Amino acid sequence: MARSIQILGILAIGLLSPEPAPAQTQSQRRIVVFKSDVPQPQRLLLAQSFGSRIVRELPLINAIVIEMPDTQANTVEITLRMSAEVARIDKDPKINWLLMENASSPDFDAPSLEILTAPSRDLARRNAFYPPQTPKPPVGQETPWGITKVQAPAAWNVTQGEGVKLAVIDTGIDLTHPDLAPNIKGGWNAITTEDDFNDDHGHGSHISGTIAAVDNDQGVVGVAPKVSLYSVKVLDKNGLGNVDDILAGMQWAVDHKMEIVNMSLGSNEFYPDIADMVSAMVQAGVIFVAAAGNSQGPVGYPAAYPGAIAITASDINDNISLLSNRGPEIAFIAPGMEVRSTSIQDGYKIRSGTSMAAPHVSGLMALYVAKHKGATPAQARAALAEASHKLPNVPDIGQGAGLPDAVKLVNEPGRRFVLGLREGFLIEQVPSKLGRPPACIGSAGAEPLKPWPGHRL
Ligand SMILES: [Ca+2]
Repeated sequence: MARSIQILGILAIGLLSPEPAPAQTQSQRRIVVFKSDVPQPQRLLLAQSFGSRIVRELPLINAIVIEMPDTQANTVEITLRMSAEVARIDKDPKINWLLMENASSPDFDAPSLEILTAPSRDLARRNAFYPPQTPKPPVGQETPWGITKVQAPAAWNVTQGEGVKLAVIDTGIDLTHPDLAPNIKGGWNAITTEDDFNDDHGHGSHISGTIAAVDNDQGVVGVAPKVSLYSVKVLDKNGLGNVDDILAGMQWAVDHKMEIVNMSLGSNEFYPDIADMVSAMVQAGVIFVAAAGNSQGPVGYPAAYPGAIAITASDINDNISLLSNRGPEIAFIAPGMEVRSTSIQDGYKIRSGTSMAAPHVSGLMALYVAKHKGATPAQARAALAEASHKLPNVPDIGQGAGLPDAVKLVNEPGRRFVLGLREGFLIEQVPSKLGRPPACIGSAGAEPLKPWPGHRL
């Protein structure tokens, strides 16, 4: 009993005494969540009481973000909390959302294609990326291993993601990158709304390239090289962002009718407002793909929130990254180790982690949605699961439905995929054999397929 009283005493003191203000902070933000039946004018009136400034509205979660001087923050919070119209008031910390990425999976400067083909320079380092027994990357455009692994190029005769609106919520995008710019259809800076959404970190540009790098004669190519790409900058050059920046970016995606959202960022902290926003976004029909994180622990947030499609990272040998977070929330595994993609200043970089795996899945979702307009998130996820296969060396909590295959995903009933010519015959795959080695041959046109020796149709 004595101990209970002591604890109660501490709690009471905690409620009454002002919190230590963060050093060098002049103002604080709070996320005020209203009860859903409170009309907007009343919300605005309450939010502005006591001299608070309204930063932004987040109608999808019935919230308004307010800012006030340090000295008033606790008084305002306590007063608003007593209001019958207010459901909750949450802190709005500024944190590093790429910590799970940066702490455990350092990225490397990828040599340019020219350096890769030069015999003398940095040979040891080059061999670390491209072992000597593997062919040198071609001069011109390289198809990164992950793009090939998910069979994206084999699906491009059906779709390249045309007409699908996909948003990357991250550090922005290199607006002038020749391998990205043609696909950038819009975006927004949630941190400083009057500024552009140029990437001053590199992470967002890398994610964007895996999804949508242009199929041309340079650099790399993405999973869905004709998707309409939108970039929402919610993290600064150090990977920092307020919770309300993240929330605003997600609200923007819904307001602007994004069909797919990729979030390769996260934290181990549970934020109820982000959980609610994920739920609202998925309810609005957005397919939401998120990286599981790389802290060798349970699945991070937002990937672990209900409605998110959580992704782990595999390497070129179909093993899971040792650092990948795992858990029952995992939906798919996708290539994430030593992934070459676009970076800032028109460059290219190799990065590793679940951040790099999630955009493979987002790109695949774009291929699917291009062929199935209006598909719900649940339908898209089910279709991707149907088109996936389990990796034999990975436990279920590390791969969910497994590694998706683009050819299976865009398959239409009865469609035959032409794989190439062999000994004068067209080699085709029937749908039931997709994803396996060529199983049959046939002549062009309406001739029925004939079995390849040793195989059945
Ligand atoms: Ca390219």
